[in-house]
Amino acid sequence: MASEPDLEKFLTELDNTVNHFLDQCGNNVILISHNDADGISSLHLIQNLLFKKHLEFDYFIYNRSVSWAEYLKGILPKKDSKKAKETTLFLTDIGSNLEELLPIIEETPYEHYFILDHHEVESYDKIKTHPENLHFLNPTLFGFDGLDHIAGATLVYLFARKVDPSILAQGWLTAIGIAGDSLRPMDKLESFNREVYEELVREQIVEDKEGLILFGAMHETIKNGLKYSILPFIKDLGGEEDAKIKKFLRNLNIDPNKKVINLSNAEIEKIQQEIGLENRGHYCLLPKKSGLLSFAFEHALLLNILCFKNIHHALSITGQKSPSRQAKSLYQEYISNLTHNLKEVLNLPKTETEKAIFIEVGDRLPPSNWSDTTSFCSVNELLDPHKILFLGGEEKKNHMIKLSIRCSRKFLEKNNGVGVNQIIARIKKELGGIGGGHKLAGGIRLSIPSYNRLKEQINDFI
Ligand SMILES: [Mn+2]
Repeated sequence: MASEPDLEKFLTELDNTVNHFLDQCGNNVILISHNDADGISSLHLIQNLLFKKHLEFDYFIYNRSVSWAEYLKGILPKKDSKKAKETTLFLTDIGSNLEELLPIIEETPYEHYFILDHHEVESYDKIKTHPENLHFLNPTLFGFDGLDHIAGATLVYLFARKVDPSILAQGWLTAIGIAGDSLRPMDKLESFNREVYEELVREQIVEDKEGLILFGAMHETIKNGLKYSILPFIKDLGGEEDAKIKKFLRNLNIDPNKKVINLSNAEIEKIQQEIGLENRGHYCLLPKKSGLLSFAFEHALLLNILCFKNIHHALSITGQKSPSRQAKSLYQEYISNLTHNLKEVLNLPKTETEKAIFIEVGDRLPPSNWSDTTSFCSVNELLDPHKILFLGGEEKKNHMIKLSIRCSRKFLEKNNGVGVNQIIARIKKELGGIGGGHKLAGGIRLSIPSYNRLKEQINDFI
């Protein structure tokens, strides 16, 4: 980050946005949010707020597969109509592609747009106009880090709490957003994420517990916990046969069927020593829910999975106390595929240069799994975190090479903040291809000759 965050300026802007909302929110509200756990949590928080304010709303989930212009065409009321004058759009956890959105906002001057987002604004300096009907609240403009300091749901919570303090009771939704976005134990949260989480714990909206962290499988027995944990992924045990894991636990004198959350301190210590990981930490429980939904991280993960499989199911599950059988089986399928894939990737041959690692997965992993596998490979630092990771292979349908690209914070620090998105931009300029992303994650499609050149000349692009 360039400089210290400017808290005071951000809070002033937050107040301004709240005041604009109280003054100007029309009777016809359109909510649009991102298709992930953070986006869905943000959406439900705003829905709760509007409900309290007796305002009517429609909601939509935007997965960014079409342009904003295309997407909004079907959603906005008829231009200059009576309805347009009463319409307020609320974009949460999305909407920072201002270059794309500004022309639309300017063309529809009657509608008010509230954008509450924590994603970095691309080329903000190039933006000259600021239409009066746009209320844009984005903490990254004040030096906050949208990945570490403030989740989308945290930002929405701060806003909603100022409008109506009783939104506190729905704060468990914020905890889901934070857990899904930060991918960290709760004792590692920073800035607004930490402050809001501490408030939720104090007010007993959520419960904070300490123990062995095996995210993805906190609701499981220890034998399944070690097998299916995705954060951390346990080398040598993750995705392995039951017999191997049971033997490991019996050697430590631990009952394989004991629940992860019921392990004693002595048992946790023994496991940590054996696997060589310091993965004791804090996790968040949701007291009103049961089973896997009572764990904030696992709840968020299930939301993320359902967002790709069945968006209606994702939208309804936050209102449920326990997951349906179908949701549970999709979760299980996801987690066992992912741990299996992470194990595979560690065994696959790699091409390593000074600054990069290439893994060609061939037919070993289905293309739909490449992106998440690469992400968790990187988040867990399973390979050298000082190198950028390219994972992918040939897409049969078009004979192009599709690559998922990830880097770690450590790589960013070493590389003067130049991350995945900038490297992708340089590759596209030299070698063509289609793709994009943000600092830590992205992807690109290249022709086979371009890919071969990329591998040879990779250091020039980094
Ligand atoms: Mn988010």
